[in-house]
Amino acid sequence: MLTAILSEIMGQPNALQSFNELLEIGKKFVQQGQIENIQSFGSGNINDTFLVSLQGIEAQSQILQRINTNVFREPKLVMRNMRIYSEHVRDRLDKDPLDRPWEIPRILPTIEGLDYFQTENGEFWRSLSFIKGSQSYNVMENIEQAQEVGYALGMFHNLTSDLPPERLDNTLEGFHITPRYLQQYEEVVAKIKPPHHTKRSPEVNHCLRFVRDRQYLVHILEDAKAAGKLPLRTMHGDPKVNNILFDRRTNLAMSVIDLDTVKSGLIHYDIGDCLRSGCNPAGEDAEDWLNVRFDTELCQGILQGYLSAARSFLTEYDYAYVYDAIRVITFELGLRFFTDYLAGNIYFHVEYPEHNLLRSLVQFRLLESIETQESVINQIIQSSK
Ligand code: ADP
Ligand code: GN1
Ligand code: MG
Repeated sequence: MLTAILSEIMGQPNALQSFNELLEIGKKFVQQGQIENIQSFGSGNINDTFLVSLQGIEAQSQILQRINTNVFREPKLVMRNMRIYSEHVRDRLDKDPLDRPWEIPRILPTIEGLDYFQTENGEFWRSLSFIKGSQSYNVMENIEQAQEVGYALGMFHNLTSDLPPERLDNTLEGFHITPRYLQQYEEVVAKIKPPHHTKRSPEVNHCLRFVRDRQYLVHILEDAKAAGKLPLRTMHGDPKVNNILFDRRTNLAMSVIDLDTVKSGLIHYDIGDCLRSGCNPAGEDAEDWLNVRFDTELCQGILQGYLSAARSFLTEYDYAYVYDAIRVITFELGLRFFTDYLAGNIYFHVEYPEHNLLRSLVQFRLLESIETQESVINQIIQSSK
């Protein structure tokens, strides 16, 4: 069995550990001899995630994650935020339970009782309870799923609406401050001219032009924040659809995971991110990028679900900026992917050198589709209120 596990792990592009090293790390979190299997798990773009199956304890597993410390420079703050968030939400749910199962991943301590384990060479590992009987989807397959994803984000915002954002640390400087991404892009473009490893292919030229023509988008949400129209609140930061777990049995959303970016910010980046990821049935990695489109029926489903849980604390300004949120975050993500491609793929996990370029083409195409459907999307927002 060990050989099978080993080959699986070695086959993963991001698994730099040998199986034995991985086993040693796993053993920091569970008693000797309990581990039956360790497999690479999920399809996140940032951390390295493994599923640790335990022996003798029926169907019990736990998540083992190596935090990407190139991204999260202070992973201890990530763990601190996660604790503050989890304790707050558990208290809320104890006082006022939901009418459905709702899970918050638990931080599982090391044998020594710490929230994380750091290797001698500075790798930062943590373990989380595995949400049993759950599954995530990379794309929404129907309206019911879309409504559930919307509900999950709405519930996340609802449960954190009374968590003062200033209690949380900033785990990722500049994260979702869209003008900063344009600045970084400009710095990268200035550095690589010429010579550069990326060919000036038609696709690269298309992206360069696209960014030039859409620069005005980057200030919209930040200007609204500066004008006091949109307040700082506790945000998730990364609510794309595969960070929401569904109950396999009931098909209801049951958990919001990937809590590394929970911090103070504009919930509009969350709303936009949930919509841009949930309304793109072709997916973020669609090779056929010219056929990517923004699905307005899924948009309606997500907004209905979202508002069913979040309506009570939204203002008129909040509604007024939902359309902008969708286009800004879609542009922002396309810009981030394209910048990373130009910089040599240093941030997002990639499976091949042009992966980030394709991802940026997908987001930019999605944005065009959003723009051409502006009036329909605005009608949906108005009618969902
Ligand atoms: P990344 O930051 O790399 O996206 P995530 O925390 O989102 O890392 O984890 C990657 C994937 O692992 C998720 O999309 C999900 O499929 C799975 N996963 C992570 N945590 C859990 C958990 N507690 N229970 C079940 N699945 C999980
Ligand atoms: C990353 O970690 P993951 O895969 O859930 C990224 C998000 C992007 C997303 C695009 C911390 O999310 O901002 O929207 O990729 N997370 C971070 O797939 O940068
Ligand atoms: Mg994730």
